[in-house]
Amino acid sequence: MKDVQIVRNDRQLSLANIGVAYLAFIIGTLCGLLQVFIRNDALKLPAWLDYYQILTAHGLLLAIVFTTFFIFAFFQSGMSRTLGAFGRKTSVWSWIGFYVTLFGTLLIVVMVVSGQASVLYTFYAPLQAHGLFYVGLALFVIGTWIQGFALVGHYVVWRKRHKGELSPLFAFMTIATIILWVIACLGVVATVLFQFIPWAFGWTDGINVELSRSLFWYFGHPLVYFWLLPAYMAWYIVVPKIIGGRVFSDSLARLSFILFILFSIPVGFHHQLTEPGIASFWKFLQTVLTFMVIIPSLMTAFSLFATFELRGRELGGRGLFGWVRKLPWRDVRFTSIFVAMFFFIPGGAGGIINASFQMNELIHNTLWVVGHFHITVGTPVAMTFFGLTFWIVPYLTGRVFTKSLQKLAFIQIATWSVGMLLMSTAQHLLGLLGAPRRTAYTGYAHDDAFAWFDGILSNHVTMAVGGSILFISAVLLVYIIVQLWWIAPKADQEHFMTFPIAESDASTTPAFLENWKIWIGIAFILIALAYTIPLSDIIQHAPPGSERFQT
Ligand code: HAS
Ligand code: CU
Repeated sequence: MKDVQIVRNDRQLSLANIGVAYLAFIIGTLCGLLQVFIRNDALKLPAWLDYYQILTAHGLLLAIVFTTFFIFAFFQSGMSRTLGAFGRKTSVWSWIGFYVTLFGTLLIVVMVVSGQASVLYTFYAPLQAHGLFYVGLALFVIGTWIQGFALVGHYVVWRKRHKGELSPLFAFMTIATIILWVIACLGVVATVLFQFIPWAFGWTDGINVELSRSLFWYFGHPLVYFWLLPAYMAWYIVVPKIIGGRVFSDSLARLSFILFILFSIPVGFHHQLTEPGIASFWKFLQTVLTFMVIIPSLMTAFSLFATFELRGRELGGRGLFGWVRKLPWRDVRFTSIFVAMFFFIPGGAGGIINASFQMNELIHNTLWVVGHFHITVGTPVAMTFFGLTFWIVPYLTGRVFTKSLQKLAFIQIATWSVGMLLMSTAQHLLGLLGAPRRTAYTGYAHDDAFAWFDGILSNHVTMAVGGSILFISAVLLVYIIVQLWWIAPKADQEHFMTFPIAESDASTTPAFLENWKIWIGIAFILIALAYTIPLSDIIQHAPPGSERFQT
């Protein structure tokens, strides 16, 4: 029994995280639904509800709460599966971390719901929220650190017991992602503790806006890889097992994660290319580093294609593309994630456009960027998480993923894909035509000045249709989860859902890849190069602190 399903405590921990994740998910998607209707002028909000309030809730609940809780569930169940059951210390600290993260989340939600924190998930100064909102943010981060360090502890114990061995790929990637997360959070912790909290509670008068934004984006860019890397773990480790293949190259996989630690942080200025106060040399340098961080994604694309092709040919696929047909399309655990990957091709290409210094000028404050993040975090990442959910919940609850639920899962994936395709295409096109983002200004649908928003795809109606399909899909997903959690029949010994972990041949992988000191050291050198001078300029030449704004 023990090798098919992890021990009870570790299961409950993962389930607790998944539960919070999907609660946030369903409320967050409902806020998204309201969003597309408001922008389409089809909905007028009652006086007690505010556009920015809903937008803040939508962004925070989906991009921060759903992702983070789900990621920890995946890490915890996978680490328990690959390195063995958690010891007492790991368990206790994981639970403490979980509750601190949850408490931070609740504080944030209360502040947003009560209308005292309508500042969007980027909480740009001089917009000001209630001080407790920032306290909530700080607790949220601390909670994730505690959960993260608990996993690091588990890993350290394993390594002491297996001297001279490389850790399993799953553990390696989990630790790499936690390292990235902890280094990234230093920026947001600094701005929240030393700028926002004193300012919001009235202990200081003004706030250095440019510094706060720079520290936010020091965190905000690697944040997107904190979402992406767990999805990549599924692509590298879970998917090959599901299709009956192997990890294409153990060392390539490890190297790509190391490149993310090195290059995903010193690039935050690519979100601030249009902002004054940062000399263009530093923007340029960080743009170059942004192009470096594209490399590990290209490596990932390469090795996934290789995994698919090798397996397809093993199964008898002939010709240039004959292997494609041999892949297990009827297995929703595979198909969901494959479609997710597919979305990342235009998603990644859009990112490269954004990062191209001059082209950023065209798209920066437009709906294009909204389109971009819906086909990066909203599909490749989110749909990979759905694909994991389909087996991870029954794996944890010991129930059967029945044939009828599998059919529903296909419908869920199909609707999510169609909804996202319509919505994000509309957003990209509207953005190119000049529709702004982060604004409550509507009237797009009727104003003569915006007649060019009347296309079939470049239309706010298309966006709303997509958004509505997405919400239906979200409801369906939650229905499937409820079934898998409480209602589907219990699996017998034979039909237990397993945690798919592909074989990865580490016999030729160089040991220095797991020497974290080297990589963390280089990461800090790159950060120092990219940030020291521009940040000290921003501090020294700060204009007088800005007035506060509250929506
Ligand atoms: Fe981004 C803005 C640049 C990736 C998320 N991004 C955002 C925002 C979010 C976000 C949330 O340079 C908005 C923030 C806000 O509120 O203001 N982004 C990039 C670049 C990449 C990138 C260069 N972004 C992501 C990912 C995200 C994400 C991943 C979430 C998870 N992004 C930007 C820039 C901005 C930005 C600017 C600022 C815009 C502005 O002005 O405000 C790269 O990492 C992308 C590299 C990826 C690839 C794709 C590789 C393809 C793979 C799939 C293989 C498929 C297979 C299946 C094997 C090069 C791995 C094949 C099957 C077949 C049959 C074909
Ligand atoms: Cu970025």
